[in-house]
Amino acid sequence: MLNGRWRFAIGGVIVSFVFVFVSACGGDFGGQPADEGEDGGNGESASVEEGPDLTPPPEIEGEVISEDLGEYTINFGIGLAEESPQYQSVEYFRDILDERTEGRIQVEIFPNSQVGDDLQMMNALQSGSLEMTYPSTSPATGIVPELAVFDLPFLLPSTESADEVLDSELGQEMLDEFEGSGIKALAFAENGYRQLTNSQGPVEGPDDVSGLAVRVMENEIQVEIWRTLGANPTSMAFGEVFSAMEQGVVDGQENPWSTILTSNFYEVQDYGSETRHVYTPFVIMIGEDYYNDMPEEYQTLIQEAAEDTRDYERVISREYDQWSKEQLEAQGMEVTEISDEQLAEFQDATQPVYDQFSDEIGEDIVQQVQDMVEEVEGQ
Ligand code: TK8
Repeated sequence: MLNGRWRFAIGGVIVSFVFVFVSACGGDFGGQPADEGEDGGNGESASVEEGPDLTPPPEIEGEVISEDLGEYTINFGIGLAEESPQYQSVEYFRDILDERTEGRIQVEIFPNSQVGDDLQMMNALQSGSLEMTYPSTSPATGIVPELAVFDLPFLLPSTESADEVLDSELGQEMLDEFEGSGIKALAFAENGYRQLTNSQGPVEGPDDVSGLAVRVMENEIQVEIWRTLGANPTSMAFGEVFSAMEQGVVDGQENPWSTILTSNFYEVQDYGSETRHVYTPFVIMIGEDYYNDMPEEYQTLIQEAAEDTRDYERVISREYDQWSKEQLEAQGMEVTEISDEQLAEFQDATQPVYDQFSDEIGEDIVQQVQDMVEEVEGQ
């Protein structure tokens, strides 16, 4: 069994080859079935013909760097589809850099896990074969273990408390923790509240989860949450999820409504449950050496652009969320609302996960987050 380091190293070689192959052929290597044209990865026309009526990107502000400090092309890999709020926020990031360097910094965007999954793309930043990526925090806990606090179930009850925690000094300390790992973490953004989908039947409460084969992210707490609920969890890279569900390898998965829609999971999932069991952040990242070798003016610009991207992505992620749920129902998915009683049952049933992992995460970190949440929610 390869230990983590070697697996990362070999992964880096694979990603480098894949990246060259994909960019040379302009093909689509993603974990989704190969697709032609505009679809979301399943060979049929994407469901999201028109997105929701989104807030347009803010005017690009800030100093324009007119001095020729060098030309750069940033290859930016993400896991989600072109229709996702994540992709649209990277387009904004691209436009900021283009405008504020008069075209000297260009950004090429590779969606749909084309150049690898979250773990592989993070490794590609470390090996220098990719410049930027935007993964969930869950697969990044191998680099910064404290991020695992965001994997605790029902920790962040609202986006207000999520923003409070992620934008706090504690959040900045977690971003700073990446230093020396080969990755520079620029800002948190929003993946969002995770909802359970499956192909077997409606899930109203923990009892309905028993025996369900659920795909989860590559993260031990995510595995434990569903094992504690009596399900049969399998951790898997995001790019493999669609085909695993299509082939019946798993019965279900859990992700925000916008991901379930824009990755066309509804094509192979008839039932959704509004569990909101975990709020997952994204992290906007750049290769540490690549960033440090840039002129200081460009470093400052990239940091500012990442924060502007974060702010915009949170806005459209929330606008997409409710709209996506309505679109999924329109596509025939049976969406079950979870009653307060059933929510309390889910929270009680997953409490052992706190007992099991708080010590590993750091009791003080868990307490700091819970105190911030209480301050926001208690208002
Ligand atoms: C996309 C992933 C995805 C995550 C997952 O790169 O793996 O289910 O929620 O959004 O980060």
